[in-house]
Amino acid sequence: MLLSQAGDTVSAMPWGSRVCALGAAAFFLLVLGGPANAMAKLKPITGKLSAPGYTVIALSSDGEAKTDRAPNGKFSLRPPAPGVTLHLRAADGGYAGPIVLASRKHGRRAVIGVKAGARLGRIKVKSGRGYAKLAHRPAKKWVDEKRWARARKGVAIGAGDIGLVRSLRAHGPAVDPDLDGIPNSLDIDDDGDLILDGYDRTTGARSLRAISSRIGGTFPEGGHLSVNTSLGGPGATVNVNGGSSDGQIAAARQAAGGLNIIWIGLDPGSGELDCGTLPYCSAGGTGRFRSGTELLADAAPFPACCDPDGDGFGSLSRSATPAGLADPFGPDAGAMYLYGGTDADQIHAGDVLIARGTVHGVPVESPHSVGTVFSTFPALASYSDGQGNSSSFSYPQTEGPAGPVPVRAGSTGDVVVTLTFWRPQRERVEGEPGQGRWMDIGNLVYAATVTPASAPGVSPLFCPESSYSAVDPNLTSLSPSETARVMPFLGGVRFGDSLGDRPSNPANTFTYTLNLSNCLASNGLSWPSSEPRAVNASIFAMAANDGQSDLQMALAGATFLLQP
Ligand SMILES: [Ca+2]
Ligand SMILES: [Ca+2]
Ligand SMILES: [Ca+2]
Ligand SMILES: [Ca+2]
Repeated sequence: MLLSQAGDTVSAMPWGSRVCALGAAAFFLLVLGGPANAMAKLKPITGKLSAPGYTVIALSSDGEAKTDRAPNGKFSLRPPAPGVTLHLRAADGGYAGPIVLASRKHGRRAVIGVKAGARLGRIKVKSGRGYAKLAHRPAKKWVDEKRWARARKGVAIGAGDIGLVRSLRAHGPAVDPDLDGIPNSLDIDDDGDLILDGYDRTTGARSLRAISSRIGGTFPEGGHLSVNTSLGGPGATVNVNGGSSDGQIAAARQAAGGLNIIWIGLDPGSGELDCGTLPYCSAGGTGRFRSGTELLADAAPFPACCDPDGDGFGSLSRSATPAGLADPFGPDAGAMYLYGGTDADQIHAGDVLIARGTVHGVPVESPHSVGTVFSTFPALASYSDGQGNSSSFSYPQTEGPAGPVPVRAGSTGDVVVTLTFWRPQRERVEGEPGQGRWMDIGNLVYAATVTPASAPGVSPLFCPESSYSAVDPNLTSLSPSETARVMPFLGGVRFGDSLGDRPSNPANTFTYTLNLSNCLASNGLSWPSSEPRAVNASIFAMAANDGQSDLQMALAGATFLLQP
C-alpha cells in the first residue's frame, strides 16, 4: 500500500502523448539489510576464471553480498558469511550464472555452496550456457553440500535463462525457494511459475517480502534490489502486433524508456549505483537523471550529474516526489528515475546492477538483476460504436490513433464503444520456451479512463465496473484487497489478465465494451456540450505484483468525437 502510492500521480495527462505522467513508476527496489559483523574476519575465497572481464558476486543465504572484479580472471573476496554461493556478472553487465562446485544424484543436483577460505583453483566459464564450474574437484572442507540446486546433467536448471524456468513445489531456502540455483535478487521468476516477478500477482514475488518487512518495521533479510523498466513520456506508441518494426520499437525505447530505483535501509546519502559497463547508467553512457517531469533531452547525464567523489558510481539521488503525493520514504530510502537512452539491444532482462552503500557505517553491496524489459505499449487495435462507426488501427502512432474518431450515441442516449486491444510486448528471454523475438505480456492489470478532450491537465478518471460490459473472459475484476495494491486512490475498477505470456501474434487481443457516458457521469461529468465534443478514452496497463504496483505504462486509446 505504501509503495503503491509512490507509483505516481497521473496528473497532467497530455493527450496524444499516450499518457504516462508516470514519474516514479516502475520502481526497482533495493533493500539493504544489516551487514555481517563477522565479515572482516572471514578468510577470502579465491579462484581463477577461464575468461577475463567478469565480476564475481558472493551471496549469503540471507541476501548479503560481496563482489570482486576479476579483470584477468583471478579473484579474491571476503565472503559476507561463512557460507555463500558464487555468481558471475559478465563484462557487458549481464548475469552469467552460478558457479557450480559439484554434481550429485546422477546430475540431478548441482552443489553451489562455498565456504569461507575456499581455494577453488581454475573455474571454467561456460559463457554460452549461463554457468561456470570448477576444473578440479574441490577439497571437501570448502564445499557446503547443503546449498544445492535442481539440475540437469549437473547444471543448475536456472542457468542460462536468469531463473525463468518452471520449478513448482520446490522447497528451497528463502534465498532460492524454487531451487533453480539463482538467488531471488538475480532470479527474474523466483517462485518458478514462469510469471516474471515484475508482474507476478500469484505469490510473493521478490519485492513483496522486502516491502512487507519494511512496513512491518523490521529490516528484510539481507540485500535486495528489484529492477524493472518502464516506458513513458512522449514518443510514438509502438506495438509489434500493430505492425511496428524492430527499428521503430528501438526508437521509442530510446526516447522514453527508463528505470526506476528504490532503495531502503541505507545510511542517508551513502548509496551509489555500480553499473559496470551497462550503457544506461555507467560513466559516459546514455543514462539521464530525471529529477521531475523533464524530457530526455533536458535531463542531466547520469552518473556525471551525481558523482561528487568521481568514482564513476552515481549517487542514489531522489527524483522529485510528484506533486500531491506525500513522500513515502524515510531518510534511509528513496526513489530515483533514470532515462536509459538505450535501444532494445542495450538493455536486457538479467542485466545486473549493484548498489553500494553503508548501513550504520559498515559497507554493504546489493546486486540485483533487471527483471522485466517492457518494449512496447498496449495499443488499441479497433473500435466500434454499434451505430455504424468503426475503424482499425496500426502502429506506430505519434498522436494516438489517427485523429479523433467519430461516435454516435445509441438509443439510450449513451455513447457505448467496443474496444479491442493488443497487449504490450517484451523480448523473449534466451532459453525461454516459444519462438520469435517478442512475447505478448500476460498477467497485467488494466483499467480504462475517460477525460474530456477540452480539459487538458485534468487527471484521468477511472471507470467503475458499471461502465463495462461484455468484458473479455480473460479479464477478471480484481477483489477490493487486490485493487488496494494497484493505485486505489485513483478509483474505478481494475481487471487482471489471466492469460500468461505468449509469443506475439496479432490474433492475441482482448475486448470489452465501455459506456463512455456512464464513466463520465460516474465521475460527475457529462459529454462536452461545446465543440469539439470530444472525449479521450485510455487504457492503463499496470505491472502489479503482490508487493507493489507499478504504473508501467499506459496508452491513449482514442479520442472520440460525438457526431450529431
Ligand atoms: Ca526461478
Ligand atoms: Ca531461484
Ligand atoms: Ca513468478
Ligand atoms: Ca560516486
